[in-house]
Order: sequence, then C-alpha cells, then structure tokens
Amino acid sequence: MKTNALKGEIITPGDKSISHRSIMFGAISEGTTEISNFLQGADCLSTISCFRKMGIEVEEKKDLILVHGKGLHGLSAPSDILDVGNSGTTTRLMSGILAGQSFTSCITGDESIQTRPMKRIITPLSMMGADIISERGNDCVPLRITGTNLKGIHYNSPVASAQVKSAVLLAGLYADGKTSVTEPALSRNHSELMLKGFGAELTTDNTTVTIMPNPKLTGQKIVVPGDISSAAYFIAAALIVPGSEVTIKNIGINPTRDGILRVCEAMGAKIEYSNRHDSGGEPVADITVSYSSLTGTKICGDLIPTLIDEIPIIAILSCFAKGTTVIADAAELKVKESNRIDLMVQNLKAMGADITATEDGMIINGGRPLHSATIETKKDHRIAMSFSIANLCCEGELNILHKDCVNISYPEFYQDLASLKQ
Ligand code: SPQ
Repeated sequence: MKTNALKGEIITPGDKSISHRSIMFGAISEGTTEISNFLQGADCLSTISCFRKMGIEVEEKKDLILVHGKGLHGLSAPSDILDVGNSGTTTRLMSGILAGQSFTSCITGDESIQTRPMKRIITPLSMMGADIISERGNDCVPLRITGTNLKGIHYNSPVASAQVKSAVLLAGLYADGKTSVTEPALSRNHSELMLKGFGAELTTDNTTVTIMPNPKLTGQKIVVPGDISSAAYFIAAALIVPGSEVTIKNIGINPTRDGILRVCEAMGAKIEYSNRHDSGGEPVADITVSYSSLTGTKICGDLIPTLIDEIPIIAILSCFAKGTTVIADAAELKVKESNRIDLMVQNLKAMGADITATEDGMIINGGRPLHSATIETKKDHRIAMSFSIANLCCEGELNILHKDCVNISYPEFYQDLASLKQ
C-alpha cells in the first residue's frame, strides 16, 4: 500500500459557519463578544474585514477574538467596498443585515463569488422592501444595498439553504413585524441557536423559523466547536487507508450537520463517540474512526442539506466502497465555490473511477483502482482537500492544481494530514 496506516489525533479548527456568525452577531449586539477557537480561514477573515469597515472594532488576542459590538443600529457607512473574497456566507448573511441599515453599501468578491447566484436572497429581501441591486444585472455580486424600512414577511424558500434562511432572519431583526422562513428541508440551524443565545426572540416549528424584530442583542462568550466539514477529510482518510485509527477531537455534531457520520455508518464505518458535551447549545464530541470495509449507499432527500459540503469527500469514499453509491437531490452542488458535480466527476474519471454525473448528483460504482492524474480544483477548497485524501490511496501522485486554496476553510490542513502519517 502506498500510504502506511494513519494513526493519531487531530483537533479540527473552529467551525466556519459558526465563526462567521459569531463576528456578525457580535457586531450588531451591545457589549463585547468573546470568541475562542475562531477559524482563522480566509473566509472568516473576510467577514472580520467587512465589519471593521463598518466601524466595528475586532481585537485579535492570542487565543481570542473580541468583537466590540455597537448594537442593532450601530454600524456605520463603510468607507470602501465590502470585499467578501470567496465567501458565500459573508455575502448572503451580511446582505440581510445591510438591507436594514441607514446607509448604502456595495459588496463584491473574487472570481468565484462573482458567479454565485444571489437572486435567492435578492428575491426575499426585496419582498421585505429592501433596495438591493445586482450592479451588472446578472443577479450576482457586485450588489448595491441601500438600507430602507423593512416589513416582516413569511417566506417559503424554494431551497433548503441556511444562507437564504439566515439572510431573511437577519433582515427580520430590522423589520416592522415578525418574519418567518419555511424551507423545504431543514438546513443548518446555527443562526437560530446563536441568535437566541444573543437574546433574539425566535421560535422554530419543524422547518419554519419565526423571528421578532428589534430585540436587544447582548454580546456573548462563544466557544466555537470544531468543524465537522473539516473533520470529514480525516474521517474519510481513516476509513480508506488500511490499518488506520484516527481520533478527531472536539467536533460539532449538530444534527443539521452530521449527515456525513450517518452516511459513513450506513456504509459500514466503525466510528466510536466519546466525551460528548454541549458548547453554547451546539453538541460536540470526540470520535475515533477505524479503517473499515465500506459498501455503497443511496444519499438523497432531507439528508442532503446535513452533508452538502461533504459530498465531494463522500464521492471519494464511494470509489473505495463495494457496489454502487447514488447521490441525488443535490443540484445545489452546482452553485458552490465551483460546480462540484462536474469537477468531482471530471477529476475522478481522469483517475479511472466509474462515475457518472446526473442532473442532481452522481452515481459511483466503487472498487476500480484509481491512478494519478492532474486535478482541476478551480480554487475550490473542498475539491483540493478531497483529492488530497484520494491521493493517499491511488497509484502514483496526483497533481492537484491551486492546492493552497485550502486556506479558505482550513489553513493547517496539509500539516494536520502529515501529522497522521507514520
Ligand atoms: O460560504 P460558502 O462559500 O457558501 O461556503 C460553503 C463551503 O463549502 O464551505 C459552500 F460552498 O458552505 C456553506 C454551505 O454550503 C456555508 C453555509 C453557512 O454557513 O450558512 C451554508 C451552506 O450553504 P447554503 O447555500 O446551503 O446555505
């Protein structure tokens, strides 16, 4: 075997979704928010930089980030364009906040973010009365947002998206009445949990969330759990490299995010849980994953939003499983940092896998040996990390282009992976 058994412990970096939200919600709260285990990835640093441009002081201490919030109405007009870099979360959640301000702002970002669909937030925010314009008329950034008086709505979202849900809820803080969002399946609920913790009046009923306007939000102490989306690469690595046993500590296992664990278990993975605890309403645990013989499975329906960002690494795992894996209802993958269906299929085919793209997913017949190839990442961090794991078990070496894009969500990824090698 090319790679010896992987052994050891990984402490995954802070959750990206929760890190973004801790800065944003801290900024519009009164008093100081103290964040530990904040993810120092490029996306979250973009969020910090945007809020600094709106007059929020963010102090970076050794192991802590302090956000000196100015309350719901304390942001000031940015001196400059708000550059979100590669981050969809920053773009969409911040738009919800900006819609209710008393100033005009402009948001833009890198090449990838300039192609990602923003109509999904422009539509509901405009229904609330927001003045939000896609400057090139293509429903992408640059967006110009002029703050106005907003009205509460009930929005039936056509897509299970935490970013859409959160944008509407955040705008709802500035509306003249209650705002509700119903989604077709439950997406990650970090905004709901955290906004409640900051003092928002918010209720959840199945897939509907309702928020009341104009709460008094107060700064909080946030301990960010480890990111299950980052842990996913080591879970997969331990499962496919014979003889491996890896413990991944402090992973957020919120049920709206833990689909990867459920799918791996359905495929036959040996996963043991320990040290279960709660961190600010978010469930956390250590897990130990051992090399396992895997079988293909079907992944679809309400499970999809709980593992949407893990589908690239699940596609890799499926190549090492016996039988067929079918991934369906995942058309959302086409509008992430890259078209993740096309890129996974193109790259895995180049490695010799039996994989077919479908309208809303892919079909993988596992068991074919994989070989070296040049991997196009389109600078998508999740594609680069997924193929770094495939590289452990293929013949020859993969040539992964733009490998350093992992710094978007996991700057220490390659060092952590190397630390498990014997
Ligand atoms: O922030 P960004 O660029 O959209 O990041 C991604 C990722 O792979 O890291 C998606 F490409 O994660 C999203 C996730 O897919 C982060 C997120 C959030 O924090 O609310 C929600 C999901 O997106 P969506 O569109 O389903 O709401």
